[in-house]
Amino acid sequence: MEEKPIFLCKRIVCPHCWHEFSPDQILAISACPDLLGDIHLGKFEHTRFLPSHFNVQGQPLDSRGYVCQQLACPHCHLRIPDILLQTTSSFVSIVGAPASGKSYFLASMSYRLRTLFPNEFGYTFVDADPLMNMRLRNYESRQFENENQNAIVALEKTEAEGDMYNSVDFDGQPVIFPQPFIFTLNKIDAQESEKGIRNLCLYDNAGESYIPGSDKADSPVTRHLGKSQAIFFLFDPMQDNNFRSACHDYSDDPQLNSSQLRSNMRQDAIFLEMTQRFRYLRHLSATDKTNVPVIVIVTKFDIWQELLKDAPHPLPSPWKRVEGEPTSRLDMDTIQYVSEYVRSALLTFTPAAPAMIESFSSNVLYVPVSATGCAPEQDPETGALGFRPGNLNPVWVEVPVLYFLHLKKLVSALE
Ligand SMILES: Nc1nc2c(ncn2[C@@H]2O[C@H](COP(=O)(O)OP(=O)(O)OP(=O)(O)O)[C@@H](O)[C@H]2O)c(=O)[nH]1
Ligand SMILES: [Mg+2]
Ligand SMILES: [Zn+2]
Repeated sequence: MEEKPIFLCKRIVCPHCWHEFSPDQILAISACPDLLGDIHLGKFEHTRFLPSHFNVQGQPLDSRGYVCQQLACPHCHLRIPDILLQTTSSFVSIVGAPASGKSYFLASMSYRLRTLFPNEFGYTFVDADPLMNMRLRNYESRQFENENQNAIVALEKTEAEGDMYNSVDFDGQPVIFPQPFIFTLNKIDAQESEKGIRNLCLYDNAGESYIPGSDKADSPVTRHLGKSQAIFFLFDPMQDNNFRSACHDYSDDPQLNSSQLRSNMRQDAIFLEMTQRFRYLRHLSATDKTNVPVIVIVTKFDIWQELLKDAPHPLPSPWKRVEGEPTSRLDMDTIQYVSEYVRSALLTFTPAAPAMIESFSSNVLYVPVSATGCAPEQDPETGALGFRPGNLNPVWVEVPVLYFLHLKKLVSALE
């Protein structure tokens, strides 16, 4: 007997090209070693096809009768992990200027969430597909699982093209798509029927991809903005003259020296460009305000923490245990009042930023984050800035995702 597989999602968004389709359009990737060649991916890739034969378990069979384990998008033909067909997926766009700290933030955030989630929140936070998340895993292990705690380790700058991108050929025109990082949240003690699994898709774009004019038909690498359910906007105070001058008395981080700056892009221009792409992709007018949350992640908090004069030092824990409950709850009061302090600091040093952001979204939260908890050091051999794994101590890197999951009703807050 042949049975079609049951996919629980009614609509699927491809994590590579963001094409939306119904499950009956999904392609299978042939498993027979001889069935090679694909119109979009080239002659060395296994052939993609719309399956019509299935085994009793509902798995597609290729034309040679091999069982196909892997599925692909009907538009770009890139592989889609099958967990994306079983449970809903949320997209989050990470936006920020070059060198604002996106890659360091992503690495610290994912490492912390993997380790924290099971015990504190009763979920596992795992790779939906280890191959897809390999680059991020590599960042994490170099920084947080390094046997040499004293070596100076640096994460490389994200390039706007290269091996972080998949190239797809559409009628002779190569188009590049960014490699998604996908996590699955799985409730540990859920009853079978209420299994609350969710997928979280994120991208580590190069800051250059947010520069006005860089969104092109052959590199639509930030078009996740058309689907994202939250925007993490990384604001780097070290790229702002007023912030930098105010920090000189408190820190000797090499980034306070303007000659060390890797980027001189105006961060408001990056934000405005993002809003234009967002509105264009969602058919919104230039004045429409969105309710998609914008979480303003003010990075490198280890350098500017002294500027939050009245805030408690160190920052309090953003989650708390409630007596008698097995997991923690988010402390939204603490997160909100810290947000107010950060907003005031932005108003002091870069007064136009909060108004610009708040005129775009009706749901804005400001979160101070340090991906490293310490300043970089110069590698005596290469001259490059890096961090000693033993010194890393991330601050509040989990809060943006926890807040987003709280909005999605997956993480509860104190009453
Ligand atoms: N002091 C301090 N420095 C940081 C922190 N996070 C990142 N940095 C520094 O900022 C630099 C840029 O960080 P990245 O994460 O590479 O920035 P990015 O936004 O990914 O940059 P692109 O890949 O060019 O878009 C790094 O080389 C670090 O030295 C932090 O939490 N504290
Ligand atoms: Mg980067
Ligand atoms: Zn696709």
